[in-house]
Amino acid sequence: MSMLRDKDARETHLITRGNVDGIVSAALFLRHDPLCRVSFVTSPSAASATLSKDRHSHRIFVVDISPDECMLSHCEDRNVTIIDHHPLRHPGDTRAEMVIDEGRSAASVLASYLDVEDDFRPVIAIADSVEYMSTPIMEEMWGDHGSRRMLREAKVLDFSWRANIKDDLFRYRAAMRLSQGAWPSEVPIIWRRFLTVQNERRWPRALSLVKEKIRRVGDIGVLELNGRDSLLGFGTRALTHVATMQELSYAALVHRRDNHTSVSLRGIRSDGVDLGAFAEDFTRRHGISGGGHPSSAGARIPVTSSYKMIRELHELSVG
Ligand SMILES: [Mn+2]
Repeated sequence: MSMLRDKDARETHLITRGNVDGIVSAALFLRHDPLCRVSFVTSPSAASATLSKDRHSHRIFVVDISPDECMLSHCEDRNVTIIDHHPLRHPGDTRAEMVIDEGRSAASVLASYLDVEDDFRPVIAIADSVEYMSTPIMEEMWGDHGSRRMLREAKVLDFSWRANIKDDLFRYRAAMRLSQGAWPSEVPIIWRRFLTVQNERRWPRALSLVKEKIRRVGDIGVLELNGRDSLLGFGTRALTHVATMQELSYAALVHRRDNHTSVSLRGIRSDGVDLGAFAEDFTRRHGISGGGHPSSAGARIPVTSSYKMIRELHELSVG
């Protein structure tokens, strides 16, 4: 088969997260444009770095990443669309097109934008369920396919990428297969990684590690890790699960590396402190970089600042 393509066609670039919401977003996108470039990032600052290096794409989509000032400055004079399912901290900013809808996964917002919802109802429902949101598509798919099957498929996809959280090529290949309409369990590379995580009992092991090491600071469940310590790919997910069981309001994973400490914050109550605004404000005062959504945020801070950051969050949370 000969395929003639326009050699000068510049690509579309999708920048999203490496979790289920991001992998499903990539699948929707690859269906819409199989030649698109996909970058998986973990934070607004990583997204900004990726944006700043891309001078050639004719169109860039940033999905599920809360835009901060730095990211918006890189959007200027370029064709950037930001798609998210959390409220904006910089509403009315015209440097990028903003498409925001709350109460469903980012993948679901992207699907309506691209008008591919009908082809992807099962995986959109999976993304909604992993994001802990109950949506009409989810209810419809639970009704059509049964809750057991849907929960199983969500678990297969969510476990699979955790087998090796650094493996973006896996994410891309998985998304490519999902874009062709497969269910997660029907894709051999996804199924194999799910089995690895399942057989090694990583989720229950991660939970017991958290229960052993979790420390309470007021209403915050804090877990400190050093260097190569890990929660077997389940990081904040395992910590948030245990903190929720212990009826805490926040989870803070504090991971000390060589030259900085990385902090992941999750809000459990819906009426708590805006963690994205807090992370942005704290890192503006103490370095290095941070930001995110109201109930899910992250920061890189100097190694000596982690105690201060947790204490400040505690003070804010008690008002
Ligand atoms: Mn999301």
